[in-house]
Parts: sequence; C-alpha cells; structure tokens
Amino acid sequence: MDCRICGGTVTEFLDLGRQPSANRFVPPGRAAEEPLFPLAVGACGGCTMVQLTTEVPRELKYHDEYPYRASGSALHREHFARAARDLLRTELTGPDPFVVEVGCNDGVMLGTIADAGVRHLGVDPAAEVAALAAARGVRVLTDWFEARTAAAVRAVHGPADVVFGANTICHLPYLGSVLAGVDTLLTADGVFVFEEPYLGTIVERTAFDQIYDEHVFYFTVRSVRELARRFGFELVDVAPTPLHGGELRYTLARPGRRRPSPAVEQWLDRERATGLAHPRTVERFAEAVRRVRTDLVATLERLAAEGRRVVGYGAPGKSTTVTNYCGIGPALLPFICDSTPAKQGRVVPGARIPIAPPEAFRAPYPDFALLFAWNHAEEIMAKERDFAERGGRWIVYVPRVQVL
Ligand code: JHZ
Ligand code: ZN
Repeated sequence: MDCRICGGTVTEFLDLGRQPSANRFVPPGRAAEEPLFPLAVGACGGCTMVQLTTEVPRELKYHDEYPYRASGSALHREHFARAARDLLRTELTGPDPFVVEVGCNDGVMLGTIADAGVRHLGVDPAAEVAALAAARGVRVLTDWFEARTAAAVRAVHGPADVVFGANTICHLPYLGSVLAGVDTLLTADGVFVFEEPYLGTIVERTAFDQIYDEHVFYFTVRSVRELARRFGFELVDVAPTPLHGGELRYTLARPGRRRPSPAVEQWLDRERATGLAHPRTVERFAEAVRRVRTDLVATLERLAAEGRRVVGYGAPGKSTTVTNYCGIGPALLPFICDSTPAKQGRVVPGARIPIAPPEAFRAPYPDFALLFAWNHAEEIMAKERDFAERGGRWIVYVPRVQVL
C-alpha cells in the first residue's frame, strides 16, 4: 500500500489477523453482527512512518457510545491536570489565551483549563463522552478535527495559542488535513502539542496490544519530524510521558519561531542507534509477538488443565487485540472485570468475553488474574492487594509472559 504521509511504499511486518474495532464493546446478543477487518502494520520506505495497512471507517470507531473514559484512572487524572497546569504556566499566558483540544474525551485535561477560566474548546466526535466533558464545564464541539472544523473554529473563536491532543493524533489517517487545520488555527507563535504511543516503547516492551484499529500511526521522533516538515511545521521539542507504558509528547511550531530543544537531536540519535523502524528491528518485534502468543495460550491452557480459575482484569482497547490475536475466548477466560460502567454487561468485541464490574473479582477471588490493563499495574495492584495477600497471582504478558 501507499504511505498516507508521503505516498512511499509501506511494507507489512506484522499481521494480527482479522479483528473487530477494538472499542466496540457490544451487548452479547449483538456480538455476531460486528464486522471484522484485517489488522496489520507496515513501515514506509520513504518517510519511515509505521502505520496500519487497512483502515476501519471512522464512524464505526468514534460512535456516540464510544466507551473509553480518559478520567478512568488516577494516573490519567493526575497526568492531565499537570499537563493543563503546564500549558497555563508556559503557553497560555497572554491577555486572552485560547486552547483547542483534538479529542477531549471526558474533559480530563480541559477541565483544569475551564476551572482556571481560560478560553478553550474541545473537538470530539463521540457524543456520550463529549456530554461528560460538557457536564464538567468544558466547552465542546461534537465533530471530527480536520481542516474544515479548524476553519469553522477560527471563524467563531479566533486564533488559538495551543492545539493539544493526547492519544488522538495517531488516530487520524488524514494528518495532512489535521496539520492544515492546525495551520489555520494557530497564532504565529502558537504550538501544536501532542502525546501519543511511541513505537520505541511498543518494540522494546513487545507491547503489540497497542496495535488496533484506532491507532492508525505508530510514531517515532524521526517520522514525526518528517511529518512536521512535510506540512510546514518544525518539531521543536520531545519529552517522555508515563502513560500507556511510556509515550512521547511532541511540540510543533512554525519553522524558525522556536529554538528547537536539544532533546530532539538526542531522541533522533537514540533512534538511529537502535535502528528503530528498520526492517530487522520490526521483524524481530514480530517474532517476539508470536512468542508472547504461544506462551500466553500455553499458560492459560495449563492452568485450565490444572483446574485453576483465571479471570481478566481491565478491558482496555488493548484487550481486544490480545484476545482476538491469541484466540482467547470465554472457555479460557470466563470474564474480565472493568471499572468502566459503559463496558460492563457487554462483551469484548470478537472474543465475546463478558465484562463484569470490579465487584465480580472478589466474589470469590480467582486463583489467577490476567492483567490486560498492565499500564495501570501499580494502581490496580495497590487496589487489589488483598487478592495477592490471599495467594492470588497476577499474569502479565508485557514485556513477556510471566506469572508474578
Ligand atoms: P487504558 C485508550 O486505550 C483509548 P486503552 C484510546 N484508544 C487510546 O488511544 C489509548 O488509550 C492510548 C480499566 N481499569 O487506559 C479502565 C479498571 O478496570 O489502558 C479501562 O477500561 N480498574 C483513546 O483502552 C482500562 O482498565 C482500574 O483500577 O488501552 C484501562 O484502559 C483502572 C486503573 C483501570 O486505555
Ligand atoms: Zn511515508
């Protein structure tokens, strides 16, 4: 296929089979109607951008009942409150600053901006989650962010000092239109700041569960720098953030308006040294993924043969990739507990494993718990200390299958 950024040739390196849209947690009766799509990733020989080879239509992904709640963990709430305070302190300092967020979800970041009385607008296509943001005082436009919406926002609200996105920019296949929109919206010295899953973390930790239909792109510093250049921006800063096992936050500005941080070159050097996105590296990653599948299935089958009770903990979008790729269904995992009300009573798409509220975990405790929300391990293990104290064991599969 042709690269969505530069038109170069994308060479596939990992095929995760036919999969449903990861966050379409459906009532059990409707599970059979859900469409499946090929899920595979490849790297562009031109601009190096790693991307999905097939796209799921956006209306299927970001529908009105989109269930993900970014405020669903203390880790996220604290991280985004800090991100908002940082923006207020560093960028939103003029007389009447304005910030636009691409995909504001339930207002986890803009809530802090709204509390500070600063002008803002969240643009999010998912009606239920947008209503949650509005309920906490965040101004929301229920739509997709692209060149068209950016022009409309500018016409009504004027230019923005910051356009922000977190775990949303890699979701948008039409990044050219997104950057044209950012160009329309930003003031001359404004910045586009976004934090997204990092291919370096995915490869280093064999975190293949970050690969699903929503994540169209798997950024590296090199590919983001190319992207910025191609659409009239300059990458001026890169910084690590702790979410989803380790992401990167990128800052883009208009060329020559900001002095680039030395961090940009440092990250590029590190990527050159590890050969990130190089065919050999991604082939090795694909092998490691297949090994995780073999080991995870063998572990669950052994425990089932021994008559042990195993349940899942956390049903992130990531759990859809793992269960469908590994062929794990209710026979090996009778249910998964998750704290999100919008997911409870539904099933994991494709794998059709029922999702129960967290109370089901305690009634009674299983012998083993497979931790799908591994990126929240600290918070979850602290909350469920009693499980481990009574002899329960956690099973993790990142960076490799381990029974803790
Ligand atoms: P979590 C999301 O992915 C969605 P997901 C999105 N597609 C994206 O791009 C990525 O973020 C990056 C539950 N949980 O945060 C809540 C408990 O049950 O890893 C969530 O369902 N108990 C926009 O879906 C899930 O785990 C708890 O104590 O991979 C975590 O989902 C905690 C802390 C969480 O995001
Ligand atoms: Zn390309």
